[in-house]
Amino acid sequence: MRLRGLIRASNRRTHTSLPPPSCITIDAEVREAVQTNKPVVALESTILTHGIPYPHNLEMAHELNKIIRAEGAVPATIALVKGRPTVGATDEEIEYLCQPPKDESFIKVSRRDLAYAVAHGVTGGTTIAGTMILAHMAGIRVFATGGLGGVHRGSEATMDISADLEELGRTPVAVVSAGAKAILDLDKTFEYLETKGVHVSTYGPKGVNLPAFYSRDSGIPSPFNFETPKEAAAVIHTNSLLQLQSGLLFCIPVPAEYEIPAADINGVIERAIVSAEQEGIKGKAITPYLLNRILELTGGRSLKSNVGFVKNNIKVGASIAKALSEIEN
Ligand code: PSU
Ligand code: MN
Repeated sequence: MRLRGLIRASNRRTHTSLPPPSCITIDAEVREAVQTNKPVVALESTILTHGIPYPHNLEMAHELNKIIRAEGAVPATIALVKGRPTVGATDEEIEYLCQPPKDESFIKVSRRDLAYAVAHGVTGGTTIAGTMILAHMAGIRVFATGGLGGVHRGSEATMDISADLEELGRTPVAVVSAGAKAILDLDKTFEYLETKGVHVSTYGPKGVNLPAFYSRDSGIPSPFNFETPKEAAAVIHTNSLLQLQSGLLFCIPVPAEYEIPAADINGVIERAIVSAEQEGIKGKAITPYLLNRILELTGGRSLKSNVGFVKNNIKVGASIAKALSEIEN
């Protein structure tokens, strides 16, 4: 790798951000790991509060923590707990987030919702955007999850574009995911990321296309590929060295055993979008609605796929975090 010399010559402290605001709660183990440059992986919580239904969300959350620890990294679930921005939620807090309140009072927390949620003492699941913000404040640089939000189909009329894309353009955190969600307009989503200057790379040899959430191949060429966690870590490190302040997206194709081929899922997605239109679902409700409708229409197959690739992404995310800490130690 040509980067090797650059890495050796570097000062590993270049990524340090401002001290975290006093209103955020950072778990002691996470704080210590960040300070001593041990690998930490951030996890989001919208997937728990609005993505995957109870009790599957809770089972998954426990397993994700185990996978990260087995790789030798520290997990940090990020959420708004009763108005407290929390980095490294406890088991009790995770359980609380996973059990949906009857009055649907848990909100989805993206950048625009953060100050309100803190001021009003609200509980919420942080989206990829919301999680990136808090991870960065806490000094965490690798975050693994399911699928990115993006440019919705029909955005020419609705202008519905996820704040996840803006956040990737402005916050230096590496997001490890199965690409953008297949319910989106994937071509436009990746064009938007290019405009925002986000590094996008897919796991696999040169020529492997971008994945599409439930399916391994979106048919869209990936700007870059990486073949080892170390290669991804070298790019994260260099992004810090260059002080670019933009995020990075590492896409992991769903493992074959959990894949739903595009031919099987595309019709389902189209039907789910038609139901959403008929029911007048818009704005922040659309993503949770579609994921849930797809779950119903596939008789649970999409849920199995979703949980399967989230676990795989988290495993790769932990090895990238490990490689990053090795490069910088
Ligand atoms: N991926 C999943 N389930 C989810 C999400 C992603 O497998 O619930 C969430 C993420 O938190 C992502 C959000 O940030 O959906 C995007 O929502 P929107 O399109 O409203 O920005
Ligand atoms: Mn939206």
